[in-house]
Amino acid sequence: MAIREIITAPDPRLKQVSKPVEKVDDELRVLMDDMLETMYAAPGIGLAAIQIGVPKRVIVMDLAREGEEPQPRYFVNPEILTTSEDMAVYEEGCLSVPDFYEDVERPATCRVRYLDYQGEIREHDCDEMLATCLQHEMDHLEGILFIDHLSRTKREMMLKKLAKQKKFKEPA
Ligand code: GNR
Ligand code: NI
Repeated sequence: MAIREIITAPDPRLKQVSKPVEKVDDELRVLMDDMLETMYAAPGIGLAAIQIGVPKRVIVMDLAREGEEPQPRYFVNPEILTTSEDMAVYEEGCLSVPDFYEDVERPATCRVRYLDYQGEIREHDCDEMLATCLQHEMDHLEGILFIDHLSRTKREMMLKKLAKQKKFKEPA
């Protein structure tokens, strides 16, 4: 397994729409293993493949709390089948938008269909943090960041600060 570099905004690669996976094979499982290791090291609770520069429809997640048994989850080609009308607000963060946290409102529950680590088709009802995190990750597959759900003023302010931080970290 390997830890890969996480891309941060404003990077045009994060705006790509990721492509469906054709086959869940050993090569894809290497990618999923690397994503999980990268996510744990960050640390984060979810990661979409595009965040390490791979435009494939793959998500990994682990919502276990500190001290609990790890609960790695893998979603390949996930599709949201239904969402609830009732909404929930969570304070979100993103490994690709470091150091910013804001409330985002999303459907409180959703049903997802996906392929698992073995390539088996599955369906799952998601609520609470799982529903929020899954929708956050699904957005990444469409090139959308949580800051795209905020006001334009707030988003532009954050992007400006992120660009400035980048210049400081990676002088040309
Ligand atoms: O680690 C993460 N925490 C988080 C908190 C609230 C809502 C969504 C998330 S996902 C984020 C990791 C990440 O950027 N995934 O794309
Ligand atoms: Ni994110």
